[in-house]
Amino acid sequence: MKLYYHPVSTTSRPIMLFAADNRVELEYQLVDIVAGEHVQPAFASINPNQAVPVLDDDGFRLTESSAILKYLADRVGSRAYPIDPRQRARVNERMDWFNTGLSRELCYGFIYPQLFPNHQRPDGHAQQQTLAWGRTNALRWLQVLDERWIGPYNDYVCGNQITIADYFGIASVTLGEAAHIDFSAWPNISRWIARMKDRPAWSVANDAFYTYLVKPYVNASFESLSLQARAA
Ligand SMILES: N[C@@H](CCC(=O)N[C@@H](CS)C(=O)NCC(=O)O)C(=O)O
Repeated sequence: MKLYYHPVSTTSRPIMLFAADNRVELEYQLVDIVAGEHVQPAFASINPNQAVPVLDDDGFRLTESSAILKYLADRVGSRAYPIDPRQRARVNERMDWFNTGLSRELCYGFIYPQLFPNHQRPDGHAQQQTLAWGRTNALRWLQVLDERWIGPYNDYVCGNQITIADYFGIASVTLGEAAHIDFSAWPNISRWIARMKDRPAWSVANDAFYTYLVKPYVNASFESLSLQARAA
């Protein structure tokens, strides 16, 4: 199976970590999204969305990182995607929640517009409104993640077993490190981040992210996202 990917991408990192943890053999095909390779006809014909990741399993092409994780987990019979209908529904629920809730507001609404010029709004007023909206909603979803999904008693987002929802969500949350978000205000999220980072394959899947996205922005300034902002 071939994975078209970029090692820094928030949507490729979950698949790299899952594949490394589960010894899924993938042929990694780098798509240089920084140089714009994804918008060139060669890749656009593979994925009309012009985005990574794309899985190619013997000609069966699959886009969407959430769908790819589910497919790979099924292919290798991973316990991280339970077969029991209710347990599986819970994992699906949390993955949809990350996609349409936390990731949409935290990554697309608050971090990307500050990190990437192509996500920046066309004028300062629009940018400030976008960030204000993203901040309010990201804080809301982080509170749900901290207090309800993980809470004080769970190790992971669906209980005490790791699932593909953890692989999926951890990349979006740790993207916050590039924008200097201090998660210590959310104790259960912090505990979960530490647990995920303890996985032996974490560095294999994430070193490039820290080298090429977190480190270059270490002296940049970002809008804050803190519990104080939530209280304000
Ligand atoms: N919903 C898609 C999003 C894919 C996506 O946005 N990928 C980003 C990398 S994180 C990308 O390729 N961006 C290129 C661009 O938008 O220019 C998924 O989960 O796979």
